[in-house]
Amino acid sequence: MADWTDFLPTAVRAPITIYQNKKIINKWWKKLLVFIGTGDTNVVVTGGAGAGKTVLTTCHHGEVKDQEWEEPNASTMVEKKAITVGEWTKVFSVVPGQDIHAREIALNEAFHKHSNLEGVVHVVDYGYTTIRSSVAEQKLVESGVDSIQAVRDYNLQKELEEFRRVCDLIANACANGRGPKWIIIAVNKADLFLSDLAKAKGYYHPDGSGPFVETLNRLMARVGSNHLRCRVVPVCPKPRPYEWAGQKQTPSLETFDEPAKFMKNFALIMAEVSNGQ
Ligand SMILES: Nc1nc2c(ncn2[C@@H]2O[C@H](COP(=O)(O)OP(=O)(O)OP(=O)(O)O)[C@@H](O)[C@H]2O)c(=O)[nH]1
Ligand SMILES: [Mg+2]
Repeated sequence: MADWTDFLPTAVRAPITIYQNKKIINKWWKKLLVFIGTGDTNVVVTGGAGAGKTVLTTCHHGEVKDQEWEEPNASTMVEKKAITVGEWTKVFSVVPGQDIHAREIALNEAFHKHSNLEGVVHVVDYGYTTIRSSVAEQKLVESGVDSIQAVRDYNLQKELEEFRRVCDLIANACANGRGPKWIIIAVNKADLFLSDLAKAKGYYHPDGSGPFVETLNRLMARVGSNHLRCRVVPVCPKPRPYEWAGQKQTPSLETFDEPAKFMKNFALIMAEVSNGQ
């Protein structure tokens, strides 16, 4: 079938073709930069260890086919990906959550070195953070963190500390004229708290209340809300049960395509903010 541009007069067709080529070249250029490891970060993905950064960016990337799916281990290096947002392809850098040298290098590179930082996706999970070390789990359980509610309280506190660190980096980068221009708080693992989605929104959204919102609003006041656009979006790329100290919480999805709907909404919002809306 003919492409609709075939029906246009040549004079009009030329700019359209150039525009389309530009987007295709941009896409492959970014993929090449990522491949050779030299692409300046456009979007940095932050958040605590086990919040779901790798899974979220892998799904967004369209890499996951269910039969090939393997649980990722804790990331030990920055993960660079070329992801298409709206019309353009951006270089995403996913910062490892563990306190390791690679994490410091990645944060420093994204916030202090690169001049093309457009946005931050900060991943949080309403306390359902995966603690991968069985030794750490045992220690916590012995110290009284022995229920899902208790580990969520513990995780939310750690999440807040991590967010405060990221806010300081953003404020400094903005003061130095480096951007970012937008931040998305990706509220991950929504499958585990679908019935409490409104409560989770109140915990993370600028119109809500509590320590997270205070930190976010302080950041907006520091950099000026006209300089930093902010969106808060629920996501659940890979529903799965959450287990702690013998207790188990199962995802409460109503339909199988719910994760895809959340991801579509996330992609749309990311396209909007990166277009200046
Ligand atoms: N319930 C649920 N679990 C999820 C979801 N997405 C990811 N997870 C789980 O969260 C855990 C951590 O995911 P990762 O993507 O490896 O986390 P990370 O933020 O990259 O962690 P680090 O690499 O250590 O910084 C994994 O066990 C995932 O299966 C989700 O949508 N729902
Ligand atoms: Mg990871």
